[in-house]
Amino acid sequence: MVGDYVELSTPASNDWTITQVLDRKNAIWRNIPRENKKKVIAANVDVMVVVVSAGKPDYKRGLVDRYLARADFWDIPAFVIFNKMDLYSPETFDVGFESERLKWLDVECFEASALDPSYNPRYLSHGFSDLVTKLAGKTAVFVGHSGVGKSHLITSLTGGEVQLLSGELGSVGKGAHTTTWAELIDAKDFILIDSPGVRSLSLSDYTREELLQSFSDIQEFATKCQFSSNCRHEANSKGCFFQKLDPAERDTELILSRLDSYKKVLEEVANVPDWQKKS
Ligand SMILES: Nc1nc2c(ncn2[C@@H]2O[C@H](COP(=O)(O)OP(=O)(O)OP(=O)(O)O)[C@@H](O)[C@H]2O)c(=O)[nH]1
Ligand SMILES: [Mg+2]
Ligand SMILES: [Zn+2]
Repeated sequence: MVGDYVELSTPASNDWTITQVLDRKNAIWRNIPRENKKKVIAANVDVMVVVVSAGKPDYKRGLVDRYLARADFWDIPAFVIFNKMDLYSPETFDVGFESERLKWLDVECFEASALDPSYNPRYLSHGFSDLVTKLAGKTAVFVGHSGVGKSHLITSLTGGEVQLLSGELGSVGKGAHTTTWAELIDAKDFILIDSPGVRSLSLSDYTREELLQSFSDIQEFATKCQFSSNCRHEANSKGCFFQKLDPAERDTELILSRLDSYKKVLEEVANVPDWQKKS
């Protein structure tokens, strides 16, 4: 698997043979609900870099929250890169709000344009050069929606030394799925793993408990609901903490946006009976 450390036998001719795969520190995988299977993408990862686009394809907050839930579950820190900021228009989404929300979740974010490494951040405090610093000495896996610029970013981070295959966006701007398998790039200062883009990220393998643990902010708030163990956090839920939040408070919108993401995943999780969620 990409990222695995292996032992090789001394080559007789020029044919190296893998004799042993060393124990993995961790592995990141995708849940394939149709096949009730988990597909490993990469092993021995230090940080998960979630790339999102400020142009096309559209920014999807729900997808970011799903990746963050996974990162939390795997105990791997996550960064978020707002890429394509050269195309950003404040009418599409509020990058300030999104970054504040992420900071609140202890997730560092960066503002970049993969096509221009000298692009200076205009809205966030961290840009491309900060990303370079933060990645030093680490193995980072790049994940995200198809077409957001993962491969371009990796190319830029290697100073253009490694050119990754990358396609033009289709006419609908939905991304073209150009990276078809994970690939490891051993750059001078860090190791970067490119991965194929996704359209969505299924979390249907979670049990309800695991899901709540991966949304630890929601888990903590939910203890404040009067009937915390079975509160559905709906408008008519008696004594629900979330329903009592003051709309004038600054954090309310942020908390409710997290609740919204959580509920959407919960719906998916509840659709699959627990006995089907084999590990
Ligand atoms: N304007 C602009 N275009 C970008 C930027 N980054 C990438 N692109 C364009 O977006 C398209 C997709 O870039 P890729 O790097 O292939 O995206 P990806 O995330 O690797 O896509 P998959 O491999 O399908 O997951 C290409 O046409 C790039 O030229 C950016 O920062 N600004
Ligand atoms: Mg790619
Ligand atoms: Zn509640």
